[in-house]
Amino acid sequence: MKLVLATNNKGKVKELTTMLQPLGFQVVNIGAYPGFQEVVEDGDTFTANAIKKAVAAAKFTGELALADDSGLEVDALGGAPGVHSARFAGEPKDDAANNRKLLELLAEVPEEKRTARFRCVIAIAEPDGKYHTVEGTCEGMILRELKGEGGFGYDPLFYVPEYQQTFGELDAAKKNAISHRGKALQKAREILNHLYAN
Ligand code: ITT
Repeated sequence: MKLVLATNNKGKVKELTTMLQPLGFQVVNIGAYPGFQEVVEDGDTFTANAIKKAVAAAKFTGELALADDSGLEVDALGGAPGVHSARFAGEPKDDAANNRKLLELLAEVPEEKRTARFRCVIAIAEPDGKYHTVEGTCEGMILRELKGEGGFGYDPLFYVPEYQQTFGELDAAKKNAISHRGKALQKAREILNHLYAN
């Protein structure tokens, strides 16, 4: 059975494909369907945006679709950038500019107040508009400088005390095992296995 990934983010595609492939679905990216209009992510919550992306992709393709809406919640910034994580520093989307902006805003914030979490909501939708959502979070701290070349987005600034490394330093399998996306996908896999396995 086909499973369409409703994301244009290459970092997400890589992680989601690695974790979904073993389930036996034929994982296809939405890019394989010309004419699909990128969804306007104007929801106030990760859940609203994830549903919007998954339902639009499932309706357009006529296949089961999976979308991920995720972001970083920094406590000292009242939960920002949150749903605005992708374009924190404005258009066009630029991971390096987002990281610079985050470092600037946190320049005066002491170590113990640099707590943050990644949050990920995954929505799985059917072509008739029916959907399921699951969520995962991962707690960490925001460093004062970038560390590591792996991953994407805010990964080089997101330090995981348990591993004493950033997401940018952890290898991909370790990140997937503890990340917000990995935890949400763990739950998504149960839904996929129970409801849609061939
Ligand atoms: P799609 O909507 O096409 O999936 P997007 O990048 O616009 O791609 P989101 O609106 O969900 O997706 O924004 C997610 C942003 O949150 C992403 O661009 C990163 O800046 C950040 N982010 C999410 N998960 C992350 C992770 O695992 N590591 C680093 N940054 C992450």
